[in-house]
Amino acid sequence: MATEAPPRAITDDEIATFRRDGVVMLPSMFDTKWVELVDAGLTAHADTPTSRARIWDRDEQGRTMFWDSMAWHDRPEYQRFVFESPAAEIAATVLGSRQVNFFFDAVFVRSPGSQFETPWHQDEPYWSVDGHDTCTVWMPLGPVKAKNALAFVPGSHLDGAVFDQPDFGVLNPDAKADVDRSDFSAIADADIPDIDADRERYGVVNWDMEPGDCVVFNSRILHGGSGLLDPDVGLRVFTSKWLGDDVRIAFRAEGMDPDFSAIMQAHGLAAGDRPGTDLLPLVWSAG
Ligand SMILES: O=C(O)CCC(=O)C(=O)O
Repeated sequence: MATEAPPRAITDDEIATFRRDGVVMLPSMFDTKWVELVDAGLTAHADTPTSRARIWDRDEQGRTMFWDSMAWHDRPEYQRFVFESPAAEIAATVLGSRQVNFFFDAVFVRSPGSQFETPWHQDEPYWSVDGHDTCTVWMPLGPVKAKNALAFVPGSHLDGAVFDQPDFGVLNPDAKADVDRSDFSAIADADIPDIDADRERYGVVNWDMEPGDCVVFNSRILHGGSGLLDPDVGLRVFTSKWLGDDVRIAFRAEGMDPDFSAIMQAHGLAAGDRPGTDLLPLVWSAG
């Protein structure tokens, strides 16, 4: 089944912005049917989470932030989005890749009023793949104001630094057992700077967005925030992660987050391989 073309062309300016800043907000990239499909999938998914799912934050008012990843194997709605929506072509276009494989999905669901902000972090240095040509399509399933949307430090994907990744395993108010813990201090070049102390200096960007809009970001960019929701406002975000031309499998001795190495090895993927198999399927290729 071929993927559907995006409803509009991605402009040269948008592509140049992505390459320079490592992030671009692309308005009107998904028709309502895709947003509704993923939203229905997320509703079903929340009732049948994977073993990786957990609450990252539960505050005194009972407001939560729910996270899960790699749920697509059991969710026909996500499978249709991955294999049929314009997402793969959007990723290939901004990456400038001749082919893209799907890596995994992750959802970030904040209940109304949640103040939880995702800690600043990078993705790719802590993944079981290595390459510059990786991106996430961050897709809110309802309107979101800039002050509540994910934020980015433009250009930080190019400076080569690997920042000391926070241990996301501490985000576990329900004390779920067998949660991945991590200590990446041995491989990091630097601590994550105090971006919130001077967001102007770091040129932090985020955007007002409507359903159908998406932000695409390079997986080496520093990103974080979101949350700080008004009392009657929730936020449901579906993300899809994509692997382009230069990406190879890499198992990192110091650890990975999320750590998919066992399942990747079970699919016969070895360090140095191009992504492939039905775990990391090729979804789009040029021509
Ligand atoms: O939406 C969020 O709060 C976090 C998203 C994120 O960090 C990611 O997709 O890598």
